[in-house]
Amino acid sequence: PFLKNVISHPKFRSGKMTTTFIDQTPELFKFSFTRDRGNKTMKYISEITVNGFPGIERQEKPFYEAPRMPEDLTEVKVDQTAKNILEDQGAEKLTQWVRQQNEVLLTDTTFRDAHQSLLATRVRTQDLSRIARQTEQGIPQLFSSEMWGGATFDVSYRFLTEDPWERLRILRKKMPNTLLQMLFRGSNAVGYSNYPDNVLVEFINEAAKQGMDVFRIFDSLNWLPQMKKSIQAVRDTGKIAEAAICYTGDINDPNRPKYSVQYYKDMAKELEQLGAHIIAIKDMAGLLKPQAAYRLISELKDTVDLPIHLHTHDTSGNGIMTYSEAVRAGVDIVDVAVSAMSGGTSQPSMSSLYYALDDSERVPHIQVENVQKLNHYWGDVRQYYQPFESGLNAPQTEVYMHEMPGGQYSNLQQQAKAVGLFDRWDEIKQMYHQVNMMFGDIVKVTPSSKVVGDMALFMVQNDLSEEDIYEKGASISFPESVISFFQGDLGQPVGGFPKKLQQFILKGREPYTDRPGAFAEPVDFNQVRDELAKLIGYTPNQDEILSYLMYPDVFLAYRKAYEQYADIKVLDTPTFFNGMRQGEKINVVIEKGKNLIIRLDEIGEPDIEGNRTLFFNLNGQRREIVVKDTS
Ligand code: 3PY
Ligand code: ZN
Repeated sequence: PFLKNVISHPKFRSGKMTTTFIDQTPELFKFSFTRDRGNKTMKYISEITVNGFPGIERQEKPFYEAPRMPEDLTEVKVDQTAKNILEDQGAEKLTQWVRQQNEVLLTDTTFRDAHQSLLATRVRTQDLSRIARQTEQGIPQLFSSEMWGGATFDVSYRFLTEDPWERLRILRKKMPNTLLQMLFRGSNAVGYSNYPDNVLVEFINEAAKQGMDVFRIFDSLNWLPQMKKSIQAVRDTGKIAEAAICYTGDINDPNRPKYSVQYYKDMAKELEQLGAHIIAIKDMAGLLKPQAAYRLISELKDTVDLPIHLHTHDTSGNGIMTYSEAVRAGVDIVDVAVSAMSGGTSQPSMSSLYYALDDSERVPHIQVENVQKLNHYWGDVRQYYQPFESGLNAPQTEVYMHEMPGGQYSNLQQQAKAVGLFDRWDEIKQMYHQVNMMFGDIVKVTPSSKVVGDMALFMVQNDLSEEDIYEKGASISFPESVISFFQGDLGQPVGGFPKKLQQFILKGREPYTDRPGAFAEPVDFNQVRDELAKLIGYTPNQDEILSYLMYPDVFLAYRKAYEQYADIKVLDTPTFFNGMRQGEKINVVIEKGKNLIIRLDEIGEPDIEGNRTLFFNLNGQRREIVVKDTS
């Protein structure tokens, strides 16, 4: 192809070629880009076609209809969106505006928590990006779109071979007039352990710079010292610091006095003093019952002068009723999802809430017919992700007993399966509750929920009862995450640790009582930049440095996969998860105007070493790719 490029070049043909012609004519090398890119893409497709996608059962690629795009959305005119107000008038004015609205405002979680809770966080940037513009056009009245943070950050790298920062940039571009919102785990940022303060601040600055507007900050034990830095850092960027109170227990249950209305009111007051712009009630397991919602929201509205934003999960099936009571009590914003991505362990449905409030004066100002059109798209796209469904397709009221967060349920189920305990799942749920009580009734949300889950699995696996733990505790080696929790690595739980259990677990070691981040050395970003540059072969951007600091192995594995397969986020989702059928032809748009037309002609039989040759046609040229069949 190089020679062909030279011979056909006008300069060469006109005889005006000099000795520097090759050096000065970069287009002569163009062939190698497309060809290299094509080879890498076909390599990925071949791997998946032959060996299947890691972690899901190998299946014949299903036939899907193209997702229905909402072509004829009702045009909606709004004077100004929440995003416009933030941009033009700043954070304080925006919160005032929120409080002045009579209708309840909505945050759409379809792009983050909904798929984190229903589909193991696996929804790809391409499927979000394709509907982003229409979402903004169809429902511009949204308070915000939650589309980043929580588990999406590491899952993007780990399982989707995608850069989460790029997702942020893409959605920012497609939704210029919508507030983008993320879930931020306080001192754990978007990870599972504590990071030095300067990493948290730098992460917030970078996210704000790339377009994040609303940071929902929580601590997995509701421990304020772990939230303080992040709240301040967000304020310093001029964006919205939404401080979350994790809701657990039941304020109306006299047997659970630890998490009383007073407890939540005190915390809200303290968060207000720390500079929060909005108070979120983060009901991560969906435990807030309707009457309790009315009581809690009413009392919080009387306690603080900030907007109240309520987040719940519909696991019990009572989500809409809870919202309806919260709306009656004056809640300012609630979290909902497009209905095909709602219900169960996800958020309640946006259109259901609309109709529930249809004849009330606080009905959200949205074009419900547009929401229904967006819903067709999501109904179709959800099918792509069928292998990641939890199978939980009916209300589960036992959540009031085990209190497992919506996002943890299917995860822990998978963990149980992996250690051969799937048939004892009912016991594990019961044990989860028991462990929570043994630990002193703690707030359970990432990462503290993982500690409770690990301990529950450990006890069921080793047939240990609560009595066994107290009797033989000194000789038991506990799971790593449990030791770390009792050491104080995640911070201090409400009311402190149960002392006796802590002694068994730490076996004489002294726990911390201070904030772990206070001891962490600040990171030297220049030094990390140099270290990473050596590992990846180019000078990394600040966002790459931050990813590497939080997830060193995951980030390097992602880079390696990227080198091997190039940018595979451009593949359509069925091909990404299932590869290609023999005889199938796909069109991969690698950038505007640059397409790879790939046809898979034949999958060869394995040779003596188990290698298979796949015969492709790439943009009209015959190509062969060899992969080892490990299936
Ligand atoms: C997360 O931290 O990922 C959560 O969604 C917690 O609810
Ligand atoms: Zn949630």
